[in-house]
Amino acid sequence: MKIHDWFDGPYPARVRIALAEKNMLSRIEFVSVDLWAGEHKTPEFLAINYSGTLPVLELNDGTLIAECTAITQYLDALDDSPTLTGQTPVEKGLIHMMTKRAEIEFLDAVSVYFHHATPGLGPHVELYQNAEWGNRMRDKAIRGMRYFDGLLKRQPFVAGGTFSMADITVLAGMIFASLVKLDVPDDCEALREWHARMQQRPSVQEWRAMVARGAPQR
Ligand code: GTS
Repeated sequence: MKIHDWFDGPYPARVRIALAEKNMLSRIEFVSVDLWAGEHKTPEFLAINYSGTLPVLELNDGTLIAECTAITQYLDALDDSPTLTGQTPVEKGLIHMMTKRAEIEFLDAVSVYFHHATPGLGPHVELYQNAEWGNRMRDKAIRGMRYFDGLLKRQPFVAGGTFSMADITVLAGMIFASLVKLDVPDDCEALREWHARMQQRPSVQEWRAMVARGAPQR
């Protein structure tokens, strides 16, 4: 299997952390797509993923699966022992809901802020920017942090009692927020405590080590 991604991207982090959780990293060949050079917007890459985003999973038979949630669901189902996307119907429903909420209310909002209200990936990639919209999404992301803080006051993980894809998605939001210097409000103590706890997970440490190794050589 191949993953087309960029080594330190927040969305790619979602799949890399999921792979580490599943002990599957050694089964993957990573194909580097340089976001900063705009490689994800070339006709060759758009043929791989119409949306022009990373990551994309390519199976050995050529099947292409984009979208972090879909990729994680596929990987989690591979070993007949789903640990990230839920086992019971209610777990599956709650994890899917909270993953989507983490995207809409936090991670995607930080991403829009980055692409619209900061230089983003540079003028050769950011062909249209709307700073007012970007700044509104920054405020939405901060409201999202407060929402997850409130949730984590009541339960240890984003979707309830166990670690899941929803935690990985909020974690990606925190990774992106840190890259764009969007601080977690001081009073979000539960979110900060959860974030510190997430840093202790071997999967997150493995992801950090991959990032520390830097951009792949061509
Ligand atoms: N909904 C998609 C998913 O969940 O996979 C979003 C993917 C996405 O936005 N990926 C980022 C991207 O390709 C990668 S990164 O910014 O996290 O590294 N962004 C490039 C762009 O131009 O939007």
